Amino acid sequence: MSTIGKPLIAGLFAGMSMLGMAVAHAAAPDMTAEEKEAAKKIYFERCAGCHGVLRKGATGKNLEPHWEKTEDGKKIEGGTLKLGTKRLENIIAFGTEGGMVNYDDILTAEEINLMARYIQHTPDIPPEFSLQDMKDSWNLIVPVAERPKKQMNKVNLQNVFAITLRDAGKLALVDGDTHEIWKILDTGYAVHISRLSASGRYVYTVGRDGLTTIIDMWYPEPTTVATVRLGSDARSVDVSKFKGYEDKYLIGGTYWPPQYSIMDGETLEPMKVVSTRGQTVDGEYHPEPRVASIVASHIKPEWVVNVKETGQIMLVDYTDIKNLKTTTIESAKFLHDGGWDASHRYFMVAANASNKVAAVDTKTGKLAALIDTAKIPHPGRGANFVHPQFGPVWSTGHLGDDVVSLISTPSDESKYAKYKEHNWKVVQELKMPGAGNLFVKTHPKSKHFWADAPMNPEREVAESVYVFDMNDLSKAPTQLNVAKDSGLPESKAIRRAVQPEYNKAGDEVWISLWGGKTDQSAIVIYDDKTLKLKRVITDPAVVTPTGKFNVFNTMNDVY
Ligand code: DHE
Repeated sequence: MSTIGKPLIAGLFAGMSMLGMAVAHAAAPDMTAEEKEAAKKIYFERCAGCHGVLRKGATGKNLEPHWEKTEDGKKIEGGTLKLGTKRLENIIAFGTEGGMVNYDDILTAEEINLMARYIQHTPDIPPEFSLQDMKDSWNLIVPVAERPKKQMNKVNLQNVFAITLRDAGKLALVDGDTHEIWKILDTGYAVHISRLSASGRYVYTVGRDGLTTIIDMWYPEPTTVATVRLGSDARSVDVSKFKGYEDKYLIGGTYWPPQYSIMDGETLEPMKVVSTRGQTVDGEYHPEPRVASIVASHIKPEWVVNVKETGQIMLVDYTDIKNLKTTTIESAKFLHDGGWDASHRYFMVAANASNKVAAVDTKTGKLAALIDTAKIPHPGRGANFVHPQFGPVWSTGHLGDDVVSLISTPSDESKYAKYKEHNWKVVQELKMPGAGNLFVKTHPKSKHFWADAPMNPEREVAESVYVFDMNDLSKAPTQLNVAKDSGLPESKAIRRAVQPEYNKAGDEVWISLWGGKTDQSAIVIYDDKTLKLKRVITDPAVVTPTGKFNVFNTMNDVY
């Protein structure tokens, strides 16, 4: 964990105990205060993302001690108390067919028992985080006037990769031309994503602990120039990209508290916080509608903000931050990740636990379609290509099914007019060796389509990536065993091959080999044309690499 992140997380948890005291349920198993503190930390780091801080469920199941709901006119009840410690221990240790992963290789038997007991208690409610709290956390390390006036290094910035070193709480900037690690910087805990300023000069990261950093790549070596905290649990940031607003604003979304924040794009000075609490598309109040993906429009001065539990998609107009205008579009519940179609007009976002993809027309500010898909779509940002039979398609893999879905998207180009009848339909499902896909990727210059499967329970599948030939999609994909190709010694924990990412030229694909915290991990680079291994970047500092963001492709939404 980074030195920036550690004391702040500890501080937030201290606040949690004071403001949101856990009330022990009468029948919940006993726990000491120390056990509760330890369990609270594990819950935040490992469980809250899927189940929610209030444990009302989203991608994961509801984990309240007791719940009741009405389905088809019938009242049903459930809860962790009903399941009891033994059953909960088994679920945590071995996972479920519903998509819960096994934790027996991540947590010790004692920790599994601790968590099984903890979730039978009433959830802890962490403190709110106000604009004033953000301002108090703001650290402007180098004012804009004191930063370089021009690029002070010779690195080809557009081909740099920002790589999350998850459990180290660090970010590696790797030179995409030389494959050398340029610099490793401290960030928030488990940086979730990096995004690029519209100019390509600044890298923004957001940690799971809400710490946001801005890194200036114009220095001789990349330098963190400001940090700010958004809340206590976060996943997304993006910049203002519309002409005239380049590098002007940054927006960040939090899981806790459920809100989004707007900051100055170069200094991170906090400007505004907007809560997302409210009604779901089903008309129920939700106290914890978390902000999932956020993306900046290229065609309007707007961000698309996807609110997970309510299923509401907000188009936030940033031309007047004081008098903020938002358009709220109803879609489907449990919005998660997504990306643009090839025209950059439609934003395609997975409503993952609803098994749907929502397409937002950012030109008209309306929902264009809600598309039924296979179980638990998880696109990352998705991948666009021209299908030989169906024309332009955007694609998503699935966590819960062994397919990749190809969805036909509209185009203004007359040569694609003949495909109109297919628009917003799943036109083909590509067969994968199993479920557990997280990310798909291709590039306009490539004929290959890459899909990973890191959440598959089979080692062989989770450690491989699968490459389809887009000229002949009837062929089975080529399996590349990334763990074997890395040449690293075998390890006890599965080394998950995750998130294919292209270089700027579109001729190399970089894969993270995400090992255990004490294992040697690596970035494995393949030649996209020949599918031959090109380079393995490994170093003791390359700890648990996950997301990789090529500067040019991220700036321009090339995927
Ligand atoms: Fe992610 C994207 C949330 C687990 C790696 N992840 C996203 C986005 C969200 C999200 C909302 C979209 C951000 C955007 O575009 O603005 N992720 C969550 C979760 O809630 C979840 C399920 C559980 C959690 O507690 O975080 C989760 N994610 C993971 C992982 O386990 C991964 C593999 C490793 C990690 O770092 O924890 C992981 N998520 C990623 C990556 C992206 C991402 C690499 C960006 C993909 C891209 O190409 O843009």
